[in-house]
Amino acid sequence: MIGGMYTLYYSPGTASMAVHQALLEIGAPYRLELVDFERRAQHSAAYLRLNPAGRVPTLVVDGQPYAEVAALLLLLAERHPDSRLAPPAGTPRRYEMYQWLAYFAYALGATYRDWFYPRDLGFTEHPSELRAGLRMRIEAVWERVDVHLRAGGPYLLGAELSMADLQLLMYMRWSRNMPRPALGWPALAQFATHMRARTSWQRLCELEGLTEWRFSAA
Ligand SMILES: N[C@@H](CCC(=O)N[C@@H](CS)C(=O)NCC(=O)O)C(=O)O
Repeated sequence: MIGGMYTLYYSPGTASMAVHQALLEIGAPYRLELVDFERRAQHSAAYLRLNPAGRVPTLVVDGQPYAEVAALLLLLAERHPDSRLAPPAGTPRRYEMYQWLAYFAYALGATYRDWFYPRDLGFTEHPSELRAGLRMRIEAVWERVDVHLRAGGPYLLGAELSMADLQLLMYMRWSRNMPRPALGWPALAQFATHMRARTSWQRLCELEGLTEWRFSAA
């Protein structure tokens, strides 16, 4: 394990969650810095120096800030090979994990961004056709992952937990108020039950003050 204290710039329940959970799984020393969205702190000059996009998460590693959930999960996997949150480098299983991380980043991360931030697309509210299209894209991911987990779960890589599972769990939680939440797919519901039983998830919920979607697969 590489030493040194990480600093995670976060906002509760947002894209910083998976990175926060990874730090807890690893047991690495870290400090949390709240980016207060209510005060629009993500757009303050000081924060934009760390993260020019004005988004969370930002992870400061050895004094250097880095962004993007998938990249941060890979960074942590590389720096903490003993944490077993990624198969060994250079193996087919590792490459499978890369595939999931990249797939979730574009198919869920980017689509959710459009779902939650209509202003990015020039709207104050989504036209209904656009909303339906975004919903369809997200549900297509649940369908695909459900089939995959049914064939060989409980985790994305079978028996081994990996960074991609933390990323998936975060995105699943975000669907909780959507017309058809991810828990409506049976293998995904089972996956969530496994994942939400983990100490790291429960601790994460405590630390971020998250009460919704916390425990059993309701
Ligand atoms: N592509 C980025 C997306 C990050 C992102 O959109 N974060 C949201 C929270 S979920 C954010 O910071 N929103 C504040 C804003 O856009 O003002 C990633 O994967 O890290």
